[in-house]
Amino acid sequence: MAFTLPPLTYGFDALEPHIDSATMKVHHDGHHAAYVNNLNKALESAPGLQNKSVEDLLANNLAAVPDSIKTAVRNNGGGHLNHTMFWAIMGPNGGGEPSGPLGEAIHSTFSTFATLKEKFNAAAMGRFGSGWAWLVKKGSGLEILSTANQDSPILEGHYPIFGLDVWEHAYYLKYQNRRAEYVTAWWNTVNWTEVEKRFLAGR
Ligand code: MN3
Repeated sequence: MAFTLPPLTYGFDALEPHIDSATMKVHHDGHHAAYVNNLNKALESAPGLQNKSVEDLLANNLAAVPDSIKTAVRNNGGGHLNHTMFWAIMGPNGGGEPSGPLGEAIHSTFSTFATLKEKFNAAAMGRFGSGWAWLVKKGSGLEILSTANQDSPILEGHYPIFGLDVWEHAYYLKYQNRRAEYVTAWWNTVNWTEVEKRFLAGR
């Protein structure tokens, strides 16, 4: 069965003023749709893989994927998986701080939520060119990392709890070259209920 573009569960304008409606529309209907279409195209030559999950395709550095389509699946499968997460972990009335088990894990690893934000923002700002900043589950702990392009932490066996898209397509219409303003504003969109679900699922 072909992969499909998951609909946004909120309006394109729901994240205003932090992320603008025009960016959300082209990002979801344009960029994400293209990753889905190109992933499906790549898998036409490998019908045996069409029923696997994206996570299974990316696992162990694409061990199950033939060399001829490894790059296409890495980029477009990663793009599909990363954006599916991205839409889900944002929402209207977002922001604040996580509590519960995730809040405790953050305090245990980073001492304070402010320290987590500071280190995460540094990863987002330090990623040269296109990529993502992540909070991942690594072994029994939490770790911040960044990846290039559409590389998913799943490639290396790290479960992404949440991630921030720092490709220019994610912010250029509203913020132009001011990535730092976008990164700061983005925290106001985070849906911690959804992030907490991912944290518990990934344990
Ligand atoms: Mn993107």
